[in-house]
Amino acid sequence: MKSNTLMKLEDQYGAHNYHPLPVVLDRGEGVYVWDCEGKKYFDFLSAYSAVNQGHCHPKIINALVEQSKKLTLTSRAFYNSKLGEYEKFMCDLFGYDKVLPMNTGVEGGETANKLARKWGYMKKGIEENKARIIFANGNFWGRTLAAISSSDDPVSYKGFGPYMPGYDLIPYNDLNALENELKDPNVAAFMVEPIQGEAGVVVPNDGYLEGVRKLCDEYNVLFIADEVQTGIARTGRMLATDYEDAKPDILILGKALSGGVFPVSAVFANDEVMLCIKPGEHGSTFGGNPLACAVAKAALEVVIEENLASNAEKLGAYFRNKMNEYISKSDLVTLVRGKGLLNAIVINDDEKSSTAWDLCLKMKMNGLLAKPTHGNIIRFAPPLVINKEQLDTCIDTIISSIEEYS
Ligand code: IF1
Repeated sequence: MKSNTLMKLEDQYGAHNYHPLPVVLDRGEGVYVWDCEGKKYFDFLSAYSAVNQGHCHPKIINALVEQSKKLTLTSRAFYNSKLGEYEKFMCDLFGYDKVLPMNTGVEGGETANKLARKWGYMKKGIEENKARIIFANGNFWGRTLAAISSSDDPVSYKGFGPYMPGYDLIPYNDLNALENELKDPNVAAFMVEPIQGEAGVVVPNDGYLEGVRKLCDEYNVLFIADEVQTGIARTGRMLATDYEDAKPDILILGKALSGGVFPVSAVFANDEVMLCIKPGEHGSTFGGNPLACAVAKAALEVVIEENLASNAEKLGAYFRNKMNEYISKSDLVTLVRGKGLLNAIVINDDEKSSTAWDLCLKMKMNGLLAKPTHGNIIRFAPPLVINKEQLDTCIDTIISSIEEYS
């Protein structure tokens, strides 16, 4: 079927909870995707950083195919032959006593919140139903009722109340504000993204995460890092928190944990926290399924074997340098920011204007796919398997598209 027909079908029969760029993708390989008419594009969204390893990575797909012929799902009512080995691999790799497997990123966040509350009551001695969790303004961790309850973006929360109690917001990148809140003995946790993705790739000051770690230690509060988007090499380290002395008490991973094959998430903690949840108190039908274990292990091996973290660090710095050189002469783009290969440009226009959207349409015509966020910010997050030659081509495409638009 032609792209136009397929877009009409989605529009007619699918809920209108998205407003996609008008391109219908049919095939992907590495950094490339192809539409139904066979036009080839560089993918600069990477499914919101879920395909860090590139589309349809052969090693990951092989793990998927082989395991799917053997056993896909048993539920957690029984043991399965993949889970234990996977959990050991994960705990060794990320340095925690235990891991709790879930499916989507937002379920990882929910799990972390439940763990923190339980720990607050069992270990910190918070009075029942009084536990608070602090978040930063601009946070995004998904679409469940709990996740939107911590959101300060009306597009996310408006019309969906009543909201989850026990959540409070402070400014991002503000250690004084954090310390003020942590003084309250009812605070169980501070949950934060090392770089805020949805907020428009907002990078905090150097030392912020280390400061968070120190304050949480000082006030006996759990530091929850939402690395669903920043993790798995995206920002130039396996974890964005690896840049500083800032190991979280609870770590949440998702997205690229499966290389974008299907939803796999994971929550890590040491025994002191993780063992607060007892049999029957939390879980999911699909969490820890053998197919997910096989796929996620392969996906992480690819990240390590192909040195994707250092590639992201090197090429990310190169990208920002090149873009900064150009921007100094541009009226349309005011700023490039990011870390590793999680970057964004800010368009010199207000959030209501269609400039960023129109520029994305122009880039699409020129063979590069990216999507605006908050109206005037465009995120650039290619698969981490991109090489310098490909990135040079992409930088040319981005700059010439801006030029054509200006
Ligand atoms: C949508 C953005 C990305 C996340 C962090 C948890 C989750 C996400 C830091 C939940 C999800 C998504 C979901 C997608 C858009 C999106 C996004 F545009 F909002 F900013 F990635 F960049 N923590 N992020 O970024 O993970 O449950 O979706 O697996 O449309 O909701 P999930």
